[in-house]
Amino acid sequence: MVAGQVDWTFYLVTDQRWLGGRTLWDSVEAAIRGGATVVQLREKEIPSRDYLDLARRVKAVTDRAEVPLIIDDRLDIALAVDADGVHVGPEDLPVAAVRRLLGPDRIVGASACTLEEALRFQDEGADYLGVGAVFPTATKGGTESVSLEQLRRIKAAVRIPVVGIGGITADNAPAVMETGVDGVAVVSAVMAQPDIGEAALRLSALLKKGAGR
Ligand code: TZP
Ligand code: MG
Repeated sequence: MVAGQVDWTFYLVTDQRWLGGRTLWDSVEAAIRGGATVVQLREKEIPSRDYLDLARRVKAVTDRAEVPLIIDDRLDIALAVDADGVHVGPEDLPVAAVRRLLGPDRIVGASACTLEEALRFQDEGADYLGVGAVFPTATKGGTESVSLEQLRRIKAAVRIPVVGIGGITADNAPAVMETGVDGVAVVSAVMAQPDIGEAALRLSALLKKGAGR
């Protein structure tokens, strides 16, 4: 799927550490059934061989649901499983390098914390931006914080889709959508819940309302 066809409203980012023994592929499937519109595989500190295996299993689920799969950081894994794209952060390969390697038809996303970064990544060829952390988060340490007002300013200044990330829950998602962003990216608000499908369904309903659908 090319970037222009993606529905960014409900962007699920994975983290197996929240799953308490449930499998990642079943969890992703439940979240998609609940309404997740795009999935990012983001797993840290697993051997490449295991990561590839995991990515294949998740790709089978996203393919079946016709939901795009984006891989965090690992261009090699993305190419090996024929994923839809790659997402890079400040310490990963630069956006321009990933764009050169992936070509024009795959999705390149980038994490931005400031307006300056957002504009730079857009110029370098990013298809969309993840901006945060909008609220405090236990999922990722050392995040910079981005206010709702900064998020609004970034969204207004770029041409590419923007999703807010960081501490977003069903309670605060409507306020994030009010900034005009294209969607929200969540980890724990879905992955850490006892009933992933139910949590996704609830968030999905709020996001659709927020996006005016
Ligand atoms: N990037 C900025 S905050 C974050 C990432 C990957 C973690 C978001 O996790 P949660 O559980 O939705 O706060
Ligand atoms: Mg990264």
